Amino acid sequence: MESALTARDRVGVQDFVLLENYNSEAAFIENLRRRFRENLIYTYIGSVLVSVNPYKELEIYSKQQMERYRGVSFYEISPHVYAISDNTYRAMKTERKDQCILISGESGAGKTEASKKILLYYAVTCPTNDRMETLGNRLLQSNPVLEAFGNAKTLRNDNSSRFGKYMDIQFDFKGAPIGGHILNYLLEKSRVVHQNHGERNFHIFYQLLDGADDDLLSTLNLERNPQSYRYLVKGNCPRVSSISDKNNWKVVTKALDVIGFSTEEVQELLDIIASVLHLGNTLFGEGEEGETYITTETQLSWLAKLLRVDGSALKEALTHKKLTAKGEEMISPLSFEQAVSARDALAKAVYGRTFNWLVEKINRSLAIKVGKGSSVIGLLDIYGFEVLQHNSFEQFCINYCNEKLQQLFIELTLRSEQEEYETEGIAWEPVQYFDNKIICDLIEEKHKGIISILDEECLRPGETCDASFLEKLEDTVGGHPHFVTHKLANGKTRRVMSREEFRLLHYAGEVNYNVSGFLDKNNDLLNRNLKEVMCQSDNQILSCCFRREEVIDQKRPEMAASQFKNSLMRLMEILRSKEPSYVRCIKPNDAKQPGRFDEVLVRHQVKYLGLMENLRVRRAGFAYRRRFEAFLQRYKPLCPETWPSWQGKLVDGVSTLVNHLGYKAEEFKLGRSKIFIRFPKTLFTTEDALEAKKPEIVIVIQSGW
Ligand code: AD9
Ligand code: MG
Repeated sequence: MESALTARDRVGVQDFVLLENYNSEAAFIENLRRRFRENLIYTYIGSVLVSVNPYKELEIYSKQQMERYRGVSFYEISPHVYAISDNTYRAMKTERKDQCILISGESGAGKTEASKKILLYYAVTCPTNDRMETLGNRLLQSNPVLEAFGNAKTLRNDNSSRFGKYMDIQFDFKGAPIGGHILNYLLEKSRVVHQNHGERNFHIFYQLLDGADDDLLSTLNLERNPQSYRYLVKGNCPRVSSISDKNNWKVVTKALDVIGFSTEEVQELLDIIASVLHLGNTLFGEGEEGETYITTETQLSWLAKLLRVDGSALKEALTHKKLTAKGEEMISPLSFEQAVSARDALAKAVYGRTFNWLVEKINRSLAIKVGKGSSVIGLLDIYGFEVLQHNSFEQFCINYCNEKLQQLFIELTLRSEQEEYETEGIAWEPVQYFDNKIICDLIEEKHKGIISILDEECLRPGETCDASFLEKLEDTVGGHPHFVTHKLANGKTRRVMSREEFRLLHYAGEVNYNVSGFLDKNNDLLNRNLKEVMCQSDNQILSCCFRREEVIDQKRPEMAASQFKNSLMRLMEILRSKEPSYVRCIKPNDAKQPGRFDEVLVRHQVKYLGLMENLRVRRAGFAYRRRFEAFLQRYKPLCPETWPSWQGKLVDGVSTLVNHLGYKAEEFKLGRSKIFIRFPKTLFTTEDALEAKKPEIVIVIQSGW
């Protein structure tokens, strides 16, 4: 029989705090690698779950597995995302405190998969009644719908989330799910009109073309081949081997039904999707006088029909601009380039607003009830840190968001650790972290931060452009230690950087951002006459998305980056008000392949996720801690005075037990409700003793002791 020690050698330790050499990054990575090789993708650092994407289906998510984790304490059983789910659920029920599970990691690391598994765990294991069963179903079915409209194939991930998602699941006092609510963050709308090579537009377009029957396609005037649509050909990647668009179409249409979309709503939604494709195929010509006209009249008539708007008004709005000067309205023709960007702006606005409408519609069907004694578990699954060949405004926002989450992680892990030692009355030495607040400030500080400078440049009258924005950045934050451009402090030029770029030294690595398009994307403007046409649409979804008030109210809406910043601030407040648990996802290789563990890549993630510091904090004083009752319950067979049950005070029971086991004074401390053990070895010895004792315990129980 394999001894406990060799098993540990083979599969590593299931909690990094038990590593002998907890200061060694090499030992940390070796432990991850051993476990990954054995398909053990989960490992703890105390209560933080580290997960390595296996890139293959593992047999560890069945209903039986869920049952194994129900009501079982963290340390009793192998690490799993179900254990985090269950622990969070129980903490919510027993402590009556709102919880949240924060899932982080770079693009393709497994965040969305983890969040789906957590949701499924609750849907399957929580108590329900008939009405709630519908709710559980709707919660689950919201995923395929939002993924169809908000996810896309990127170079990093075949199913990459291109929006951020925070979902609250509300439970009644009995622990049954009774409602849900989704907050969505900044959809990457630019993908609607442009994709990088090897990437796709949002899944829904391909699903519709591949999955819809011929009749439906012909009512939408669509052809089956995605290559017929200019908005779908940019990435030159119509098919993805890991994705069945046809099957997913079935899943999505069924999900829309479960969530409660009427036939009319589904039709309107599909009209919108088709209209975006037709918009992309709407082309312009330039007349002799320099005037711009539409060359694809047939497309235009389909478009007007699908958008349910007046055709001639749409035609004019796509080629002209309405201005108000000195109280008078004037129509001025658009140049060819202006018409192209007005068309693309319309496609982005229609798609982006429809996405928001979808989220609202789902929210109505999950409607949170204001009830006494209910609590929530929040699930955060947001786009991961991203470094591409060409990084633009979207990557800037995505990476800023990851900075904020890292900041919260630092704040909360440190704080909770500190609090734990304090409440238990135990002295400890604080550990130094790299605090990324300095980078967050660089981006978000009022007046001086990059977002403020961008806004100012968008609002400044006169000739502003992306280049003037970059100059302004150099003037204002040029000396910041985390900001770099081609200009060197001595006035010379840094050759390796283009003049259109600035580099941020993020906590997770360096990223060069190309400023081209920053102002436009931040402005996110749609010509007023296009808005006017859209708000007269007879398509109910569009008339919800384009409100008349918006046309009347001339006030400038908040700009995209500021809007995002403010929504992130609100998100941080929501998360701070809850008890957090963490899942830290790691991507083992860039090839999306099973079984490959690229050490350089993993080491980089371990570093920037701050896992070593996390471990050091956790080990600052004590490798291991457990509540008195749990410790006693597990190890009581090892001492005749505590076995089979201890009648006195818990702390005395634990004291008696560890005395009997021969723990030395420096090996442990008793807090107010927990025992803290300093060295992993102490625990291993105790575990081995328990293992050796097991046959005896069974015999004793069997003989009716
Ligand atoms: V992004 O920031 O949205 O681009 P995620 O969300 O971190 O990214 P995702 O969960 O989508 O990554 O995982 C990427 C792919 O890895 C999935 O489509 C699966 O094919 C694969 N994956 C991830 N986790 C698991 C798992 N636990 N089991 C099996 C997995 N496959
Ligand atoms: Mg994702």
